[in-house]
Amino acid sequence: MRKTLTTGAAIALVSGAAMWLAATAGAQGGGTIEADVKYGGAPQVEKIKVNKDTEKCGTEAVIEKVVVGGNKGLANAVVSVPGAKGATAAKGVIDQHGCKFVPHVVVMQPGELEVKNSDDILHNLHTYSTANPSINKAQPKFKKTMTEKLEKPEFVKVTCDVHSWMLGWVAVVPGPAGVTNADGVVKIENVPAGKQKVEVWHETLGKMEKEVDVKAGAVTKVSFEMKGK
Ligand SMILES: [Cu+2]
Repeated sequence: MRKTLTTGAAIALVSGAAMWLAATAGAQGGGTIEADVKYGGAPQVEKIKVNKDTEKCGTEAVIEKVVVGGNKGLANAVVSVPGAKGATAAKGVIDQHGCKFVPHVVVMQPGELEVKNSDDILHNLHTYSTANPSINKAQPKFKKTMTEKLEKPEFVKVTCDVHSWMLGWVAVVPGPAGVTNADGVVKIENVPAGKQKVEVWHETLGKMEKEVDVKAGAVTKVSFEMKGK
């Protein structure tokens, strides 16, 4: 009886390990890149008094140009693997909420951007770009969603002509990508195995790149330290 139980437990352990390996390897047999982006300088945050649509916007706008978290982690940095093929076509979604673009930085594959207005007031989406046509379009309060096209890779600045302090970014990137969290960390899954160029972009601090060797079914760590411009 005791022996049977032990054997059963061993089988359960082995099959559990096999399932874990299969889940880690991912559907395409790619690997994961865990990027850690740091910045040694001071955070840059501006506060502006607001006197328009204060019911929805509040009375103060916080413009976060450089957000530094614990352990020098840099938030809102886009990490991408531009040369990797086979990224799933993720649609970009940005909301205008509290007279802010949420999230502050959106990552998408070339294609469609869904623009939401959950504020119940008029906004006017205005983009600054060179590779893609500029967008300058009113979004009245009844228009909850607009769909726009950004088909070329580019980091597109987004503003609102009604609320001058509103600022966001849309990163249109051709490969797998993500945005760093408050600790400056992002995980990018399903990256094809082999040598890959990893790029970091930050709206204020610019760009950096490194080459990494991605192994199938494993996590490859890479660290960046951004310098001020
Ligand atoms: Cu607005």
